[in-house]
Amino acid sequence: MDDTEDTLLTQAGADIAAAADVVQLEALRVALLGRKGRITERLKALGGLAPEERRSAGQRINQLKVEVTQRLETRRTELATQGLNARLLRERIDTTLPARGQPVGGLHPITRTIQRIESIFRILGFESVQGPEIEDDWHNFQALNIPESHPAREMQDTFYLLNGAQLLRTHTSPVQIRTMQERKPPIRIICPGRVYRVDFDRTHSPMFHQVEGLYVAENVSLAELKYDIQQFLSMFFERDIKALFRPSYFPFVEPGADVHIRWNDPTKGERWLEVLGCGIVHPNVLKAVGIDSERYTGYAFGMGVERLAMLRYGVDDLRLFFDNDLRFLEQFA
Ligand code: 2U9
Repeated sequence: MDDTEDTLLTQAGADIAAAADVVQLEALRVALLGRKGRITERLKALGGLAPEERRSAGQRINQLKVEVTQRLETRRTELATQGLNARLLRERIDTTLPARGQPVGGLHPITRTIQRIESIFRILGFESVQGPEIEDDWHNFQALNIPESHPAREMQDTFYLLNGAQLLRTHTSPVQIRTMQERKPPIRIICPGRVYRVDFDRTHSPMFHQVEGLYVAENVSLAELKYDIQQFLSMFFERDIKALFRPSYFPFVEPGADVHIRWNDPTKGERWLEVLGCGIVHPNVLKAVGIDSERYTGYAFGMGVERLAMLRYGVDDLRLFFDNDLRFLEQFA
């Protein structure tokens, strides 16, 4: 390489080393080796030289080209490495930081209460059975000894479907009716599920949940009913519960009773609170499903799940169960 090539290489080398990024470097490559680049122009100019000079000049310029190409490549690799390192530093993840954590879902308090009631009755020997929410008049009313004229059948209380032949069950009792039609005594079941009534205010929701129970066998007595209910309530509230059975009327039981428990309300103090209803299954109900009411007797009970959940969790507004406000629900997760 003579002076000119040397000068050119020194200058190009300095420029290449000073290139701050790949864009600048590419501009340099075009200026030197592009179609009109300084080195390319020199190669083109070889044709104008005398044949004896052409050979050595050609060698020198080619050597220059190889050298410059190599330096461009070296600088390109350098810039790429620098860029990568800068990015790795920028995007570095500190794996020693504490994790943000995943929010964990939970069962709805009504679902939890139903499961709790089911597991207690499981211990007492009851199987949990479910049935349709759309029913007919016979299963929901007639078979339960509810007369044609009973106020519960009124349009104001029952949701009727447009065909007039079907309705939304007003209690889970039709599930017990269906089970008694399918099985022979002894029958010992509870029926949890949604029920529907035209009723909507501070303490009533048009859809709510019930758990009803039925025990049909030979010699089923009121004493047994009282004992089982007492057992259930003590297990549900996890303390010794004093239960009071007060005579009450339901068409499907005779005698019927409302069950009250001694309850200490933080604002209202000690008082009796109604928590469920029960009774001895009316013989007409057993006859309707073809069970011999001379041989068999049964007891039945019914409870509102929302009411029990409110007592257990200290919730004072029924609507909280239906709003689906996460700030409420998260407290049960
Ligand atoms: C059959 C025979 C008898 C179920 C019963 C009650 C008493 C009762 C209420 C509790 C609160 C309804 O949700 S609530 O409003 N229920 O008081 N339920 S006896 O009797 C039956 C059920 C099915 C075949």
